Amino acid sequence: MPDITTLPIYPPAQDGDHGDEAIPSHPLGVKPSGNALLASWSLRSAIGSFQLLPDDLILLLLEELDAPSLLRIGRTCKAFYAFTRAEELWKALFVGSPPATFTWRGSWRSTYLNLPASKVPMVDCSHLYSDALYRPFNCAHIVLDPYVTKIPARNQIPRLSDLSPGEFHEKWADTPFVLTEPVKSWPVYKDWTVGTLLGRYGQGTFRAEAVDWPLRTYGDYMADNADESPLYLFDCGFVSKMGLAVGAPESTPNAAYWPPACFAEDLFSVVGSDRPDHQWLIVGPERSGSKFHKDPNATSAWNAVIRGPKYWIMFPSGDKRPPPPGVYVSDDQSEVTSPLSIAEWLLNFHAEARRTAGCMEGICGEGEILHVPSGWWHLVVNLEASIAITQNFIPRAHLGAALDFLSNKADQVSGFRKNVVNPYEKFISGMRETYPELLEQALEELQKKAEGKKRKWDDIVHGKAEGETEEQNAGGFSFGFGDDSDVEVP
Ligand SMILES: O=C(O)CCC(=O)C(=O)O
Ligand SMILES: [Fe+2]
Repeated sequence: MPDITTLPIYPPAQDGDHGDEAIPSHPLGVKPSGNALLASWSLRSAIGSFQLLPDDLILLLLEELDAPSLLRIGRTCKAFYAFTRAEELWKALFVGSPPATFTWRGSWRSTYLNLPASKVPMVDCSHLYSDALYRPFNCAHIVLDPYVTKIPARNQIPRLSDLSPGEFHEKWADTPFVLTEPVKSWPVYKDWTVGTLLGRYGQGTFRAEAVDWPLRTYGDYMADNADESPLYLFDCGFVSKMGLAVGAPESTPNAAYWPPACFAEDLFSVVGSDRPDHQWLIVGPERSGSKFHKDPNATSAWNAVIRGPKYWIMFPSGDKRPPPPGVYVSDDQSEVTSPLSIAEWLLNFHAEARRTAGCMEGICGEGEILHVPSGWWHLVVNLEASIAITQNFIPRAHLGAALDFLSNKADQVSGFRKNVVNPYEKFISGMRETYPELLEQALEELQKKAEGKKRKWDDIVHGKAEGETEEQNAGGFSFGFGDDSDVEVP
């Protein structure tokens, strides 16, 4: 029987006779739903009344069960066995109540149940047709190459050897770019590999999303997982955990790394140790990465690749610009929704994104550093096992944006410790003390911008458009600009 699929995003399942080596067969033989159209029977008929429910709803119901119940229902028939093998169910159980000690065993289910590979049966579920079960498997195996190569020339993120602080502040603060030289002189660039880090810090505990794991365990996970969205190590305490010295080599003995000269000025440093978290060690396997987001508190960032190249796709933001394709933001921009995983976004939205005005793409290779300007959307995917260091900062060109964010989006300000009650006041007083002129200038510009918006508003509400009669103008009317300028008008 030929395999077909109704959904173009999922390729026909591989039975080994398709000659396409790219995506292996699902370990249980599950196939995309479209294959059911030509199938004479399906394992699903054994699940009784549950057949009335769509697969996604069955998975949602299973999320309510504990491990013994999942195991029991999984023993009732092959279809339920396949449903109860869904990794997201076991990852949620693991994260909800992490065992005190455990060995990573290649999957969340085997790890939670402490099952060696030999105890995991290979049940043949090849007569089960389910997009809900096939999708995560497909996403975990997509080939990245087509998405990260053949970047159109107009989208290419500029690549430079280095920039002086003057050049950066005058010309480049609003543009993504890659610098190819500065990181190559960092000691950590010469010294760090996943192997050396495991050897030196293997017993140390690092943050990976919702879990704190010994680095050694995270290394085991990196080497052997098939997650659609691999767990990503993102630790803001790494400098002290690893006992690193950070700073210019002239003034810092044994410096491990230092911000390149063009990024050295960071106005957030005026609040000293009260500044929000701002430096992270990032480690992840191939396919791990960051979904579309803007960096916190309207900061800019640099991201230095020590090992393993990263693919970046970026978009500017602004009052009049929609978010990137496939990304949805709430009216106040506090919530961002996008597809479940980076792979799913690539499958469904990458082609459109590449054609969208403002799109910039590039690969930041080992020993290179990428600039993320304040307010830019970015999605990042690691093309190989990766180690990077990132740091957020406020350059003078974006002081206004940071002040605006801290004062007008106070509910979205993040990363400050609880004892910093009013981050905006704290920042203003630090700036007044250290950079009074820059502060004055930025506040004046913000004032002018607010007055410009107010004038625009008054013209629309009280003024009359050309050719409009008094009567027409007298009738009340309202506007939705579709951007946040109307929200900020007093
Ligand atoms: O390396 C990455 O995954 C990107 C990290 C990032 O975007 C961030 O730290 O804000
Ligand atoms: Fe970011």
